[in-house]
Amino acid sequence: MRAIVQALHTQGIQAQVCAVVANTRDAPGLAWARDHGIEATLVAHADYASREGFDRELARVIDAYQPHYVLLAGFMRILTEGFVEHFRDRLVNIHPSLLPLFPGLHTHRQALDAGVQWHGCTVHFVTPAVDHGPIIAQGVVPVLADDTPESLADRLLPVEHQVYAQVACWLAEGRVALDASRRVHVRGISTRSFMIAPPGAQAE
Ligand code: NHR
Repeated sequence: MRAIVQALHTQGIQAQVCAVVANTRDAPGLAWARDHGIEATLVAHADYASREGFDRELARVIDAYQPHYVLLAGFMRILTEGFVEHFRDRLVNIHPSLLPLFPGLHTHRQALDAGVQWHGCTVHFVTPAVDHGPIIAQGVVPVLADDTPESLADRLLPVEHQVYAQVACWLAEGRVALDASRRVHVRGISTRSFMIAPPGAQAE
């Protein structure tokens, strides 16, 4: 979330993060947002008896800010079909794997157990089927021999920040579209794959 706010600002894009909404009181993003003059609201899922009740209030709170897009960042509650349809084609997530590999939780553990040599993250539109929506961009990192889920997560995190921040800029610039077969196109952009250059790599 911080990477997105900072990228929109740094790149001088005429769009703002209008609000940060969290489902847990201790989400560090709430305090960070308020410190940076961004509206921040808590909708605590624990206060609701059903997922539908929580999602209805979440949608009401978000709608009041009239956002063009809703970006999930570290949001860990599966959203109901009603919520997803309400924000159809405006709801985006980043998932810490190269989808369609390793949907669900504990993705770094899943990648190590599978023996893959590349891991990564996927920014995608959210659909009712969890971790299955149209892919906007992906970033990769190598898997190293001694990796643990933690070391792999640490290597991936800066790539997640780069990829999601770039996608936020494309969305803000109105470049992102879905075609009739629900594939993503980003106007004027040919490369939607990201990797961070290894140390020592020289720019041309
Ligand atoms: N909701 C829908 N409908 N579709 C998606 O693609 C969604 C979604 C909600 C969140 C993020 C996703 C991720 O990036 C996301 C994508 C949490 C769970 C989960 O199992 C699954 C996917 C994601 C996030 N949540 C448990 C639940 O019962 C709670 C787990 C916990 O609290 O730790 O909601 O990985």
